[in-house]
Amino acid sequence: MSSLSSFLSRMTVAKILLLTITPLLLQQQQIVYVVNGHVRIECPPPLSGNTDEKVGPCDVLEDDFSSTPAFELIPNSLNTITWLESISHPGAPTRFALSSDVIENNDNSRMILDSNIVGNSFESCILLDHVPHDAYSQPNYRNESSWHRSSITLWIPDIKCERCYLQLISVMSDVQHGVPSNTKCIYEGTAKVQTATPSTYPICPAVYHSCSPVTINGTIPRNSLETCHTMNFNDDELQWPLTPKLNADLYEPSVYYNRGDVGIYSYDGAHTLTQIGTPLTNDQCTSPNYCDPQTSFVKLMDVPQNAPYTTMIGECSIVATEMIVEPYKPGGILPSTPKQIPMIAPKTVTTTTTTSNISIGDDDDRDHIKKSFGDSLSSGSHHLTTIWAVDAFSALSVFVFLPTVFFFFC
Ligand SMILES: [Cu+2]
Repeated sequence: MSSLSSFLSRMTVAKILLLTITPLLLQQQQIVYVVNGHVRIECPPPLSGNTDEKVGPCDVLEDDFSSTPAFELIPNSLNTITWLESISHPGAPTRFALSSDVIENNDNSRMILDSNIVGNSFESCILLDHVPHDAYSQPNYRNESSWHRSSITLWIPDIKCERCYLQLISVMSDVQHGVPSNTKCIYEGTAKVQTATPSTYPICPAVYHSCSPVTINGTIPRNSLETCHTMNFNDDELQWPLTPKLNADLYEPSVYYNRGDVGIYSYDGAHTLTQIGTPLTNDQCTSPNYCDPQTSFVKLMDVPQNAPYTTMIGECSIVATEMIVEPYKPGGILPSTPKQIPMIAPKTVTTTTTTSNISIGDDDDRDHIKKSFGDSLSSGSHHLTTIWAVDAFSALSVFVFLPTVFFFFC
């Protein structure tokens, strides 16, 4: 009798353990899979491989000045840069800015990046705003080699900077990320410094951040500049069209219209902007994941062939034109595996799986994944791999974990 009750109590302990530990392990697996989306700089090398940093101003909280060497940008010159998208959202714009110099007047061997000293400094040197999102972007976020590359060429003014940060922000501007149709929102970092005349726009709820340390050997110390007078060199050196001059309503600095920045980039070597579109409307497309350009793209303008902002120049242009996309390597290592020649034919939209039937409640990445579990196999192809991976893990739990527990307790 006593051996029976001891057997039953051991069974109970085993059951409780199974019931509590297995879901925890499964949840762990989900967390492992959701750290990726949405955007990071590729070249110059960023501080981390994170593409999911919403708080900002950078992808990590602290920089020790040594883990990622500062990449040299050329002052008074065009400098091509590239970035990668791990999860795509139609019409989501990108902005590039340059921080203060964190080495000058800094005795410490590290810098907390979300301090006002660094965080606010980006707002005084916005290099390029309203960079359109590539309508053809359809990355598989679990496969870093499939992440979608885009390139653009920035004008770097005559600045001296031992270690500044080139910051990318990517603004989620659709209704699923809290920006209702026909409305605009402002980047929180900008709103924070506009204390004299506060903006009336709501804060953009979901913005992703990535920072690359850069060094610039020009003549004017970055920390002596109140502003970089972006508008001047946008007009002259870069001839960037997407400024308030073209449309004061649509291209207001750091203010973003619902899915307002749509583009088409080339699929030959360089991934450069070739066409700029008008904002997406609900008549054209309502998917938060992919809008087929063949049915939803309305051209606003062609990019001129010799546009300075698509000129390939500098070390990052070699990455863009000659190297395949590779998983992040720490320490400032750039992708170095040459692309196959001849180039892979341009991707056609018809061969890809639609993701339009995924409904996303809010921005959180975990929601993407959780919904995709619930959505079964009808969701986009990149979610399928996740489902299979977790299924394999639950099978492992059942066939390995369960007998192990029974072996020890029964
Ligand atoms: Cu998202």
